Amino acid sequence: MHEVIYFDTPGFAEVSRFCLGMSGLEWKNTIVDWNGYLELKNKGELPWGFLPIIRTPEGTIAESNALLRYTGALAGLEPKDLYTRAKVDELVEVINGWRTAFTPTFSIEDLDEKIAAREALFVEGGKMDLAMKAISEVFEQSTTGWLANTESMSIADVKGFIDTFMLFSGQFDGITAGMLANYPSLIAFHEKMSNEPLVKNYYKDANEERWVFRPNAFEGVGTSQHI
Ligand SMILES: N[C@@H](CCC(=O)N[C@@H](CS)C(=O)NCC(=O)O)C(=O)O
Repeated sequence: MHEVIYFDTPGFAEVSRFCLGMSGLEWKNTIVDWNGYLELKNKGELPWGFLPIIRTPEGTIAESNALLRYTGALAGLEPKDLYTRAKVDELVEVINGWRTAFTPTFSIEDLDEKIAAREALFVEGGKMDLAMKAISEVFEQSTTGWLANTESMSIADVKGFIDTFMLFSGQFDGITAGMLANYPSLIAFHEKMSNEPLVKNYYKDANEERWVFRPNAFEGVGTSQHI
């Protein structure tokens, strides 16, 4: 049995939770708070001092992208062909890199300043605006409809879907669903992923910030429904 241990947010663990959900294997979703994290850390159970980790029958794995590849393989979302797999990994790394534009805003203490810094990332030519346009273009250019041009869904799609749309759930001050209005192809990618039967089923009872992974989550975006 596999056990994912992380905080109660999508954050760095959602892609792996999702892949385990897709795998059909039995798995345990263990949620900890800050004290639970410190306890694991002090007991030496976190290989590099961070969450998430996955406990497997053979030992513990850390680092979210390692977890994504491992759980993705369990779910059949890793292509067998090495070139195709490398192209999938290429996209996973590029999408991961976008986080580095966003994460420094977490340490801005003044709320107005934090909001302004995040808004600046999404103005035309800002780092996140360019990132959203880049993923839109990748989707537009795919001949199969999957981001890495694979025959079926891969971990690049999982990473693109989850790490992109989690930004717009309202949990991050300054980032609103309405900002997606500038990226219609991204919404089309969302529609494709969220309507995949396994995805739809996985998120059907999802709570709170996970509404962003459900079909029609961004319907009416750009209107007064989403500001
Ligand atoms: N490189 C790690 C980073 C994970 C990470 O930053 N985890 C945060 C929670 S979102 C953490 O454990 N923070 C504890 C701390 O900063 O002391 C990964 O990709 O898994």
